[in-house]
Amino acid sequence: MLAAHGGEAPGGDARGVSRFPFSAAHAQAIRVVAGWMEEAGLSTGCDEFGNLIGIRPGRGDGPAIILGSHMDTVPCGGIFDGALGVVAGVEVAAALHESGRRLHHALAVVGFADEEGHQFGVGTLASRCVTGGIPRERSALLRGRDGRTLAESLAAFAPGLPRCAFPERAAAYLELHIEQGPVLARSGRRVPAVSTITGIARTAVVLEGESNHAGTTPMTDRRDALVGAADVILAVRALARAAGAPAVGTVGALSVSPGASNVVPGRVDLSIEFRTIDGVRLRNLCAGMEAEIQQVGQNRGLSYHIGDWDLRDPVPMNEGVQRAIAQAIRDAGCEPFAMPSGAGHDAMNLAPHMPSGMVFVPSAGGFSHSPREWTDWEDAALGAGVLARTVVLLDEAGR
Ligand code: HGY
Ligand code: MN
Ligand code: MN
Repeated sequence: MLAAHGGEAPGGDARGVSRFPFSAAHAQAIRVVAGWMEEAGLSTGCDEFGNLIGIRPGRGDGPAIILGSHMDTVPCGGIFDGALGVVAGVEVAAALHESGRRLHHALAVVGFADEEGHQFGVGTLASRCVTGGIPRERSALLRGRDGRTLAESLAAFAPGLPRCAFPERAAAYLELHIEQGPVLARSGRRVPAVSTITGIARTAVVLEGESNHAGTTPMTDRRDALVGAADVILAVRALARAAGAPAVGTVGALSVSPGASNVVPGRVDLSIEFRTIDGVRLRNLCAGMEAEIQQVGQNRGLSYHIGDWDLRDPVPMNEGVQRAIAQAIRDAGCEPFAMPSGAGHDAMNLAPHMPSGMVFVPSAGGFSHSPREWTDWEDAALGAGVLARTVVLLDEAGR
């Protein structure tokens, strides 16, 4: 299983998978999946951004139907996030290969190199690069946690596959993915289409006060950056709750300096992220947050810097593809329905360029980005079956 090629869990739960982009674990995972792809009748290679691509020509020389998801994980992540969509794509190709069925369209299966954004701080980086969502001159200079630029990481990355190109002409993009939350699992239903992928707004904030002696500085004389950060964290929570579900707000990363128990914190760096499926509400959350931070600065005597918001609008999935998925769900004997995605996915970047859709399967207990991530194999298989059926329906419709 792909999880065996997961890299070291950095000090976290040893059960977690930590497969970072352009790491040895990523290279090994590419070699393993490329082997499965070749057995499934796909010719394989890697594009210039480290995306693994397997392609099977169709009967015509028309555009490709692309199946995919991502190969990377968060630190100590689960075994299904990303991997399920890649492996299911290979399984669809294998089923077609074994049945001798040649589609009208070419079939491509893609394992995107970097979706989590953990290394370079940009979510869905590899699919943004390949779809032109980030100018090459900007992406090449992104610097990763290991200090190397993306260009340096790519130059050093050698999984041992020939260079190939991402399909230029695509009829559709489909991605099978776990829901990563509790909503589907709680609904008791199993295999919906995704209606819309949430919008995401992220920024980095610096709060600066004055570091001072923790024993001799009276409480009335302090400009404690961490106390201000506490106000900001609670404001993120309050704004998201006031916006109402499915809006969410998170401070996921925070660093304190100088970071000693006997020093009043002088500086705090923290991340802020809001998500909701309404683009206007997302922008209101950002504006509200800026006002809150300004108020905290005044109340606590802190200076502050708010980075530019990396704002991605919600992305609706293609109606026609959703209809094909609904028919495939019906053919699988299930009640078709659609639901929004609270997680971001590579499909966000493909959707502006080709009709795109996603199929969800439940995350048991709603866990994801965690070693507790789990999807029952029956649900995973049902999702792969719906994916395969959707491919056939789209292939027939698009002849
Ligand atoms: O952050 C996300 O939504 C995705 O899982 N990378
Ligand atoms: Mn994912
Ligand atoms: Mn993820």
